[in-house]
Amino acid sequence: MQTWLKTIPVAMLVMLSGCGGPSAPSSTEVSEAWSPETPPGATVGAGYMTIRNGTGTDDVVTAMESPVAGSVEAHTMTMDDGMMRMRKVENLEVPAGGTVVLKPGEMHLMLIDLKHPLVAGARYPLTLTFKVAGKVQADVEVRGSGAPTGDHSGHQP
Ligand SMILES: [Cu+2]
Repeated sequence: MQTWLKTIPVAMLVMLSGCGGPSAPSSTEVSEAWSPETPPGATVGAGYMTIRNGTGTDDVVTAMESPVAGSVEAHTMTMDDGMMRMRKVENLEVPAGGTVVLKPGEMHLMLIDLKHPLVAGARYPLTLTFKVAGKVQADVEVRGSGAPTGDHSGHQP
């Protein structure tokens, strides 16, 4: 009887520590990541996605990189005297529990110095580095010209 009482709590402790482990990993995720295809010779491309911050702490994107581009920036689009203007976002903030949506005509990613054209149906990896959540990988889908692309004429040379 006494042996039984001692054994159960020890077994439960072992189970709990085995399941719990250290603090949960980042639950920040990127979904719906896509890019419009680019014409041959294009040097820039755009990207759109949904970023969901599940860390419980306000977070900020400190870096973005992809093997398909020399650099990756986040831009906003604003109407300025009837002209669409783009501005680089230095600190892309994602509030605790919040979601930031990048979509055509609004905030978007700019892929600068494309290594090769983005072809519909292809996929490419993108790494976002967050101050709190660390590195989050996105798998970006390239969509055909039927998809809305937004106007990126402002980025052409
Ligand atoms: Cu842009």
